Amino acid sequence: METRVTRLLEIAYPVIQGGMAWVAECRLAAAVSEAGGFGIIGAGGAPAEFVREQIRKCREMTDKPFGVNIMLMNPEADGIARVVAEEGVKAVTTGAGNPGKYMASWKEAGIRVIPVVASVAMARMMERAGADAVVAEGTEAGGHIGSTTTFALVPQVADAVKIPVIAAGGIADGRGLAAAFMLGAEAVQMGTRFVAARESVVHENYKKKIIGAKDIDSEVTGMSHGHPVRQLRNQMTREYLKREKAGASFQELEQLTLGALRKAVVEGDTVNGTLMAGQIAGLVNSEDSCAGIIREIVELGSSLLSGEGLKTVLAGGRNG
Ligand code: TUI
Repeated sequence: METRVTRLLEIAYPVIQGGMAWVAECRLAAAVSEAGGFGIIGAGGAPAEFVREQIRKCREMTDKPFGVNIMLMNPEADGIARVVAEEGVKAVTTGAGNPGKYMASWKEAGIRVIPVVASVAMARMMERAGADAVVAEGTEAGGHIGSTTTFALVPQVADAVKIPVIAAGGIADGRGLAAAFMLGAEAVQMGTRFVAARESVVHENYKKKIIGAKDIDSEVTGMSHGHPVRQLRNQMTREYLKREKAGASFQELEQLTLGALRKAVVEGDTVNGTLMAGQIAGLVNSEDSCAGIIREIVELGSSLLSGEGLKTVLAGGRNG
């Protein structure tokens, strides 16, 4: 499945792993890249030198290309931006903000720049600033989200920019990949499916929650102060939403979630931890290897796109 994205990133398959804070460390990124997709180290809230170590470890585990995601709300973002330029990874993806001020230094270092956007306006701005591609992420995604659905966002972004578009939010299998391509995407980015992957270091309690989740089990917290975060419903989200409804301050709510993602990922605290996951968690029903996930998605996705799989669908088959 060759597209402008596979050529840009020099990968075999158009499947990119989301740069999830705490979850996307070097082992997951290396496993995805080894399997022919594009693995990403999620810098999250980590210090810059930790990210440098992760890059170096990943390089020991794979000689295939991989990237780093920088969460722009991280106070250490400037330092991490410098580290990725020095270490020279294949690509940087960014989330939760505008990476414009780093663009020139990354381009100079020969790094592909792929901002995650949640609107057409941001996609246009990023193209003008020199981005090589954009990830158009719909509100179905886990973690920090925008408000437009993937189904509505991807074709509008694809029409608005000339650079390739990568679809994210609500994709976990070959049907999602085929649908995203039909909407104009040239690759998909998946988070939730890879959180539950065998090579993911996430605590098994968290993986079990994703594997056991239904379609309606995610909740969005933080809408009132402009930082909406999608996660699986638990005691923490119930308490958060109760206080949010009662008009709690941003500081009080922040206090409640401080360190909560680490609690979920590292300690397996599914009661007080933040179990970030997308709406597609209900479709993730087993812990599979990264190679198995990518093989399955590409096989079904390409069969559907070639028309062979489509014949089965039209004849009443499920293709699931
Ligand atoms: O960044 C994400 N998802 C994330 S970041 C994250 S870290 C976190 N940890 C604890 C609490 C809260 C967050 C968890 N999940 N996705 C990419 C994404 N970027 N989605 C939406 C956006 C976005 C939003 C606004 C991108 C640009 C943007 O522009 C605003 C501006 O500055 O103009």
